[in-house]
Amino acid sequence: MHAQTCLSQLPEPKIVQALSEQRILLAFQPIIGTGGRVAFHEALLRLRLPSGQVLAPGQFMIGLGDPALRRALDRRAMSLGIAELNANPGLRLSINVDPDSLQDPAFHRDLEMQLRNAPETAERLILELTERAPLPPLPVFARRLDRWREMGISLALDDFGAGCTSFRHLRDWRFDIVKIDGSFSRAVHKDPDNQALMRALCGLAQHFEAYSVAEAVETEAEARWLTACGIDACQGYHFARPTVEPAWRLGEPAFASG
Ligand code: G
Ligand code: MN
Repeated sequence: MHAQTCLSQLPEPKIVQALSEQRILLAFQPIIGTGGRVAFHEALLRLRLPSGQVLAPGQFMIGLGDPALRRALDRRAMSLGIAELNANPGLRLSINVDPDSLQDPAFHRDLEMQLRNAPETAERLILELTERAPLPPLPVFARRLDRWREMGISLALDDFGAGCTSFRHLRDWRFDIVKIDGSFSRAVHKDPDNQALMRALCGLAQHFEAYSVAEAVETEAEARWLTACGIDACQGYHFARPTVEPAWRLGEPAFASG
């Protein structure tokens, strides 16, 4: 984290160039159910420099001022994710959607267009909406939400408990998946404060019948405590780091780890 924030941001023309030269790509990280099986993968944005070095969003997205460029990156991530789903019928994939993209007509147009003749792909697509920024008011967004459900798309609430948390979101948006912010996983096996918060957040997800995921699980001790707490799945370095070379591209059966 520290190393990322120390790096200077990439100038915007270099990002535009990366988009036009197809050097925007996805990394993939599995979400592992408590039985050990892969529940789904999260797609994470990456930028490859002409030198071959691969940058994470912290190295090119933070401080990126141009909203049109942010939106273009979001749309590219979505298109790449849908292409990956089309190419791999066993894959379930979540894609991060910036709250700003929810207001972007081009995002919705692209999503509709790319899924128009692929209803089976839509059923394996999960859209992650972060609570780090305010979600749009539900009355404004309700029709879109109904449309997504009609198409078979699942919805995940990302970073739950951090940022602009509103318990109303859980009740009103009917998320299929709730991803509990990684800060609550930290040393949860020995931190009584995180234990109380994790129990409460996990309990809320269960009450609303959402599939609960603990983010940023880095040790076996944390994973064990979370499983005993009743979490449905974990994501984090303890299980796997994000990779731009996922096993399914190498012809390995990557969708169930036993
Ligand atoms: O906000 P969101 O949940 O989409 O963030 C996912 C980010 O968390 C990615 O950038 C990913 O690389 C990072 N991440 C994944 N696993 C871990 C982990 O175990 N620890 C930490 N600190 N970050 C992680
Ligand atoms: Mn996410």
